[in-house]
Amino acid sequence: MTQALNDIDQATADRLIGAVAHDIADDPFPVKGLDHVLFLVGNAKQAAHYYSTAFGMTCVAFRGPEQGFRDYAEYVLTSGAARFVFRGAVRPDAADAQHVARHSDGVVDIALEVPDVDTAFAYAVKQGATPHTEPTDVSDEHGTVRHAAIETYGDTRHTLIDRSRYTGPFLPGFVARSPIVDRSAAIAAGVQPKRYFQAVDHVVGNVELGKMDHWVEFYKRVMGFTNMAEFVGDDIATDYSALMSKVVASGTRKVKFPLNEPAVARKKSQIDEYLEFYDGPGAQHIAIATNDILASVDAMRAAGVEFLDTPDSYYDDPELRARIGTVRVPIEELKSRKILVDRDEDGYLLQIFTKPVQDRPTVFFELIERHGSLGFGKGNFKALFEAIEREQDARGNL
Ligand code: TYF
Ligand code: FE
Repeated sequence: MTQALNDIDQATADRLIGAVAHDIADDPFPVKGLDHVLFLVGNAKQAAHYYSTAFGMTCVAFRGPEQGFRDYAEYVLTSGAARFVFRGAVRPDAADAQHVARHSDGVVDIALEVPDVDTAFAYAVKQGATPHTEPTDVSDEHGTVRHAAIETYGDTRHTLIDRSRYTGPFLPGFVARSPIVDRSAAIAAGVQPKRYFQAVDHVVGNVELGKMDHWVEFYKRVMGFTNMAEFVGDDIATDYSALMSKVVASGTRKVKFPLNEPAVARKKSQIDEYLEFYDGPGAQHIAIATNDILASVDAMRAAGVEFLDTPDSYYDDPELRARIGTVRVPIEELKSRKILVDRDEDGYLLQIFTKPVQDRPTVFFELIERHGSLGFGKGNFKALFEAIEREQDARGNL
């Protein structure tokens, strides 16, 4: 991911997302990391503006009709090692126009950087993955990128990219472009952090009832991923969350994919709500890793990003206080910002969730600051899912 590092080093990004040492020599599907997340949106120009102003991202590349790319406009934004691409259809007959009509704004591609596209693609297909794009070279004056793609849940896919022979701003055909907003004065004045996040920690998929284990097995078989310990089982499912969840991860743990399916409960599952409004399985939330969640939340709130509410009783609970112990700031600092905290045997984490970022109750973001913990905030599931249920109720979805 050297291209996207944008002057933070790989070791910093790895620490922030809890990566571990791993010998790729005997890995059947070696993965260098998450290359980018591609969003299909109704208006890429405005999405690029929102992620610049509200998420502090920097636009680094563009491709559109001016570059001879007739059907779409695509904006590439980075924040440290994290890279998002926003694609909007320029012409009414562009293929992707249908995707947006059905799903609204959403994630179409979770692209992985791999050392060898042909080997990875051949292995995945042999293991039962559905091919989407055969291995192909694309070139421009900056070099050559080799890529291929396989399908995953819903209309989502995984592009596999080898960019080791490429020095351009993103992919062949894209041109460098200057940031959409100039934040330099606000950064110099200390009003805004230089970056609101440094890397993508995990990307969560929502799949249909009874399909979670199918997709867990898919990632194990097709990509050689392994289960991480944390999961949500029947015990918590029916009481609060109305979902079941398991996590699969690449050998280094740099790429982590929790997978949720709905569970039957008193109220309509938040996962069923997603599946109804997205009209099928898809990416539910993207967790972005920050080294200062307080500053990031303050800056994002100031820019109008809405976060889920956490009641004061969460912070005043003596059991939580005892379990959490001492974290890097007084708990009042977390309470005033509604930031959640969880601790396990490896350390602790701070996290907060945005409300859905489009009109439909589908895709949202999580900010996460890890201090040793490799978990996903299991201790917060009750408080989190109660907050999500309050939002569902407010939408009249009982
Ligand atoms: O990624 C995770 O597992 C946590 C918890 O609908 C979570 O962020 C799980 C399901 C969900 C929201 C958050
Ligand atoms: Fe998460």
